[in-house]
Amino acid sequence: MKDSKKLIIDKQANSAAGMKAVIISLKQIFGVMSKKKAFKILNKLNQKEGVDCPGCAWPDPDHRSKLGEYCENGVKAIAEEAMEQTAGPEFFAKYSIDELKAQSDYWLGQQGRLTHPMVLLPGAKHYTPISWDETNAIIGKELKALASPHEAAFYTSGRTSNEAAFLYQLFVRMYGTNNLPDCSNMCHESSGVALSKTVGIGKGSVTLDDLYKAELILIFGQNPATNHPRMLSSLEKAKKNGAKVVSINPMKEAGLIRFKNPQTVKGIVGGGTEISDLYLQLKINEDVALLKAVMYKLFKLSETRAEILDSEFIANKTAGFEDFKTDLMQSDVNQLVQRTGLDESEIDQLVTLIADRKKIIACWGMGLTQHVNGVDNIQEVVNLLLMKGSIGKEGAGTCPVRGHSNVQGDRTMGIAERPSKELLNKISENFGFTPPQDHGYSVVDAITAMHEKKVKVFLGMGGNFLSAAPDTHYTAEALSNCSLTAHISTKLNRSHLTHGKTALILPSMGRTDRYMKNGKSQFVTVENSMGVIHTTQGLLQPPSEFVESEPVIVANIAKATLDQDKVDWDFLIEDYANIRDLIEKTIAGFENFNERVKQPLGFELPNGARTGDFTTPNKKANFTVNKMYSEAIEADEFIMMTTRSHDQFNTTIYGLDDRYRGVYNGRMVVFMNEEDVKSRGLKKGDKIALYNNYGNRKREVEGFAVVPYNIPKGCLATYFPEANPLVPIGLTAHSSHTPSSKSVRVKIRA
Ligand SMILES: Nc1nc2c(c(=O)[nH]1)N[C@H]1C(S)=C(S)[C@@H](COP(=O)(O)OP(=O)(O)OC[C@H]3O[C@@H](n4cnc5c(=O)[nH]c(N)nc54)[C@H](O)[C@@H]3O)O[C@H]1N2
Ligand SMILES: Nc1nc2c(c(=O)[nH]1)N[C@H]1C(S)=C(S)[C@@H](COP(=O)(O)OP(=O)(O)OC[C@H]3O[C@@H](n4cnc5c(=O)[nH]c(N)nc54)[C@H](O)[C@@H]3O)O[C@H]1N2
Ligand SMILES: [Mo]
Repeated sequence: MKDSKKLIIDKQANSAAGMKAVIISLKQIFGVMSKKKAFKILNKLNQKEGVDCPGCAWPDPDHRSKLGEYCENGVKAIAEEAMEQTAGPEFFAKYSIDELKAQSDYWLGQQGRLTHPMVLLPGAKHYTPISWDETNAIIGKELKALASPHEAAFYTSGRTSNEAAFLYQLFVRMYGTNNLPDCSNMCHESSGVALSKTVGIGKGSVTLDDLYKAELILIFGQNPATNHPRMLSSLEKAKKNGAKVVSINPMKEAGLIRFKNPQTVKGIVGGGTEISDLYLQLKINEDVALLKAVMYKLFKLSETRAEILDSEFIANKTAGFEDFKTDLMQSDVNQLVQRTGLDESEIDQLVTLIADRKKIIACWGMGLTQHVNGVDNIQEVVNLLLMKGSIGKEGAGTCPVRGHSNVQGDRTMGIAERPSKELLNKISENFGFTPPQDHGYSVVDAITAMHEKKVKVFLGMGGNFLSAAPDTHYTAEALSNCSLTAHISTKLNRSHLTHGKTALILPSMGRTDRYMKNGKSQFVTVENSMGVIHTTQGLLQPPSEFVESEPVIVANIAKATLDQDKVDWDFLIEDYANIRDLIEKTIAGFENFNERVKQPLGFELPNGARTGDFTTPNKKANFTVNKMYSEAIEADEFIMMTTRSHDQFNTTIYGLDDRYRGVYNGRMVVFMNEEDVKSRGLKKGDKIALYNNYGNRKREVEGFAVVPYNIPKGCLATYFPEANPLVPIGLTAHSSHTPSSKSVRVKIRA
């Protein structure tokens, strides 16, 4: 089956959600399961003691809406996970690997939940069923046969629960490596690195309550209407309380213009709430230029209005101010303004908004983190907040908006290729072995190592490594070099189809599935974007009796792999409370874990930046000096971002529409400034190829339909993962190694 409807390119929307969102989401879920089942799960979604939405990590408000505490894309996430369709042994007998490869990502996802452990034997063309005992034996044998534990890589995607993540990292470290790449490497790693260095904690500092009390909210490089729809309700509330909102984004995103709250009658029938008071459509990757220009102008203004800076906070709580100021004031402000592509008057409006306010929150998403200078972007955001004393107090601070629903929790649990000494010491103290001390491979390092045949076994805990990673063809070569690739998955994806000599599919339960042990229904825990730990408990019958829970899968792999066992894995999976006891002993902030997690709202982890007690080595918040990034761009080159459509969750494609951007029935599109379209002799719908030549490797993708769009000149936007073959493996952010998927040089060919 091909996705064969004709591509439609229509007008952009100028508001998000409303009744249409409700209708579309219900249509989606009723299409894949009975109404009874749909309502059973929706009634529990994001409710206290209910199921945490596997969609995004946006926190739940204390008072949950009776109309349902979920959004259109949350419902789509549930429909995708809990669909009744299954892909079992008959499905794999019917389709060969090559036939499956020829299908679209959308089609693959529609085939349903994985139901049986499956193996692809060396040279085979089809996956065939296998028992769990055999999959564990294969993994154990392959891992034991390696010359060094560093020849294996253990990936994690951010839906994994705290309990599963804790067991997984413990197993991997007992096995002997820190090769724990995770999706965070491709996501908010730049935030983690920048925030740890400047304010002592790699997480955001604000709570939902802060958002409601803020005077000014800056939203950099984020598209909440699609990726964190419930954030719009929070912004609506903040605006009601008097906050101003500024969006800084090359694309004019519908939800940042206006929001019609589908949880309120007014939102459904009324005109909605205007979200952005100011919308700065700067050029791709010119946020540092914008921030420097703004801060320069604030300093100039402070010469006559000293009170616009928080000099007391700067003196008592920060370090590095003089160096920062000296460097900044040497900038050529006209050049900075020019680089942004904005009118100076627009920047001046932002300066005025900032100058007149004290409680400022900066939110950001992938538009800041996925650039070569991603870490600098965030460090400049922090510089601005520090000048204003806007951190460590009510209504102010940092708000990196996390992606996967438990990506932050996985890191807290020790899924990190660069673990802290504190964690390693605790592990050694509690488990009686010395964990590996050397840094392991991040995602990009792991790909390179597989390419160089230094890593031979790849195990994925969730996710879709091939399609999420940059440089798809290079990554495919890397995975194909492995002797074993194995994936713990809920749904079929492309990573199962580009494989090592032997490949395994290990079917896993998802968030919505009920896990029973000894007649008792088990819950697991997650951490939201604002550092609150709470429970999540599935309630649906899993798709088959062969599907296992993630902690059980990990424990059994550990048992089959580790010879000297210092951990009683069976005891741990007997009752997940036993795992939580070990987490309490090992990870800071989890005192009385099993007791505290029973509170209906969960509990907050300690956060120094929230209270103004900075946990950096010098106990101060640190200003930083960041160089302007410049890259020679040829006259016929564009800067391309890869972004998400409204109908996808990362590599999972829910549908083929991006209705806020006016695109229907297709994903192979390139958004392009209208003048650029004309000057290249193109018109709407023309098909073009995009290519580049970083590091002398030719990368090309054909068949993008031109969409004339409201985006600055010289900038292009395409969808992730279709454009990933164009993102070079070596083009990564300094210090965080995050692929630069939001700024890639490309040329076009008609
Ligand atoms: N429904 C749904 N929800 C999701 C996801 C999903 O795919 N679907 N993914 C989840 C995950 S893992 C994540 S990380 C988040 C991602 O959530 P977002 O961070 O919102 O993700 P993107 O779609 O990649 O969009 C980033 C935004 O950055 C802008 N941008 C691009 N380049 C620049 C730049 O140089 N400067 C600035 N200022 N802006 C720029 C783009 O125009 C776009 O609006 O969402 C999570 N939630
Ligand atoms: N070019 C480009 N590349 C990007 C990005 C971008 O903006 N542009 N964004 C990056 C970002 S922010 C991220 S986070 C990564 C995402 O990278 P990943 O997290 O690796 O990708 P996903 O698409 O979220 O993974 C989807 C798969 O996870 C499995 N799955 C879903 N739920 C569960 C579960 O509960 N348990 C288990 N075991 N498996 C499950 C299913 O099999 C599904 O096919 O991609 C990155 N790649
Ligand atoms: Mo992400």
